[in-house]
Amino acid sequence: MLYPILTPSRFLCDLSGVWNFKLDNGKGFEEKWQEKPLKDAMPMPVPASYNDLKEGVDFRDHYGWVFYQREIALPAAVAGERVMLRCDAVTHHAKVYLDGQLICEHRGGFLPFEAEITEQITEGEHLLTIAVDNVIDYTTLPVGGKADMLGGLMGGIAESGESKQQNHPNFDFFNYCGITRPVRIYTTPKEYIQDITLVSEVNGEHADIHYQIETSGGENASKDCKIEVFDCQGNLAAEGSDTEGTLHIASVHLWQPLNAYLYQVKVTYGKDQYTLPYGVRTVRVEGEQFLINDKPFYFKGYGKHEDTFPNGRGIHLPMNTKDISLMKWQGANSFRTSHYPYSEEMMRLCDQEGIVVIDETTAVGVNLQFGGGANFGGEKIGTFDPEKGVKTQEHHKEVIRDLISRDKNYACVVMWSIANEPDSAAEGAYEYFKPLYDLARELDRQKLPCTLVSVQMADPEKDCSGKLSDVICLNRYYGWYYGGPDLEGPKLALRKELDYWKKLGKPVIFTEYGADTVMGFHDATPVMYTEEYQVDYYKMNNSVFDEYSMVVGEQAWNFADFATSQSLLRVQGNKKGVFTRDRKPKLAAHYFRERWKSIPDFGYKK
Ligand code: GCB
Repeated sequence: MLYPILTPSRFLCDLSGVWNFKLDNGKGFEEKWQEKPLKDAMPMPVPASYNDLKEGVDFRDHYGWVFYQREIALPAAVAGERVMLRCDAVTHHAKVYLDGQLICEHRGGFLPFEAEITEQITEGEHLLTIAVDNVIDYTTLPVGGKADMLGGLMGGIAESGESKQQNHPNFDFFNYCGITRPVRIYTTPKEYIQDITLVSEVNGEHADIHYQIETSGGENASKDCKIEVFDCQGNLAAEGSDTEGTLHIASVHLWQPLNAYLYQVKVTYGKDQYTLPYGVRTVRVEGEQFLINDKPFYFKGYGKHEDTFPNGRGIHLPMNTKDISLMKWQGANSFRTSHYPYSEEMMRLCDQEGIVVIDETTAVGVNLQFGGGANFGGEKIGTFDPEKGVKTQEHHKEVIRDLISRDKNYACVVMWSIANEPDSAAEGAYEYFKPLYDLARELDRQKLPCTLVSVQMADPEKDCSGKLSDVICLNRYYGWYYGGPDLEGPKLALRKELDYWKKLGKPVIFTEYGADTVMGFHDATPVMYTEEYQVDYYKMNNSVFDEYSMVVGEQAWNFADFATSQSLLRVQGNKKGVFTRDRKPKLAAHYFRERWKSIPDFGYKK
């Protein structure tokens, strides 16, 4: 799916601004709120998560639907064009209405969707309503349960017989929701470029870019398609025609980690024009090594979140820039989009900044061994139990399809992460995941490596990642949830585990390791939660990583403190950030800066 841009043939209108908003009281659809201007609406910014923008538990923890509304109109100048309405992310379930008519519905809160509104958007003003549902369950990604705050959860405290439903996330980040990324209208000519797919091959100085252009409408797509590649100075580097073919660049300038270079690929089809920034690079796994442009790369960086105050998960362009700046200040070169696809603006920025990305789906919580899941009531339920387990596989396929379709051309993306911490050693895990890996490998023409990020509680010998993944990604908490404050025992246990993974002959990346740390807590002799303990924790883990040649990356958990569901182990959020939520460095940030500045991006362990 193409990112919406303004081109000589495409008009683009960003609908960001202050919309009308109302929490559903359970009667929204019955009373047809989508058909008329919302009564007693409150102003609400779009894009943003709504949860932290008003006070009160009922607002923050609202369960179910909310309604967003505004008027839209189109200038006469674009009459006759094809008109699209595109939502970049609505969390988690959206119903979009124009003048009360349903024009599309979408499940999944972190990927774009669009609908053609050419026929509906006639002259004059139109009422656009987006109803948004935040309910998660065992069919959605991410996965969650339901809790009855008055009855079920505490075993029937309320005698009133009333119930008050709540989401009960099976994951450790706040269930922020709303219209979290831009909503836009864009136009194209009636005959238009539908999609562009580029794949590079590099041979010494030369590069071949294989292209496929999908068009819609028109008589003779092959004849009417043109593709041109411009270098950074605007010089034509290669050109071709037809909807498929290969472009040859004689002396290629490669996209490299922390040294980005983007060509501009301009596609013309009849009257339509679209330009795609594109970096040429290769990615390959060979033995224990992860090769970018045929050189062994070492991942230094983080698992992150899209999480800021008070935007929640709402897009925050300045923070994206700041985060990359802080990572570069430390010598970091990569991050994982834990635990959902990030905004397209972030992906484009990473392409420009040379930041390497492990791109993750929304599959988090596919694990009913966690306390908050189906087993809350005491009954032990297998995650992949055909009757009572999760019912996420079909949606999981949809997410993989849409993620690859959205992100396939970004040079920064070097690996697909199919899931975070699923129950990957459980009975049925291989049968659940095998078709998903097959699908990703079939859809991705680049054949990027695929992984899943393994949870510590999964027995390594049974973990289906060992069979399915090109790279073993481990989330490990030796010295935090497993051991600590003593770090000697955890060190031995970490070594023992790595001795097992070494036998597989595959590269290993630590995609999470970390310790909660409250900024300002100090002690001369380290104590858990202090800044000193966080540093000691990382020093111990890193010293072991350095002993193993197959460990090709370290991504600390987390880049910054972040909001999550409340519990005894969460002190106003998850405090594992190396930076605070407002991006002030803890002691560990300086420690990593020193370490990462001395580790080369390539050839660290040869
Ligand atoms: C994990 C999860 C991550 C949590 C983290 C923690 O393994 O992948 O979402 O936030 O642990 O801090 O416990």
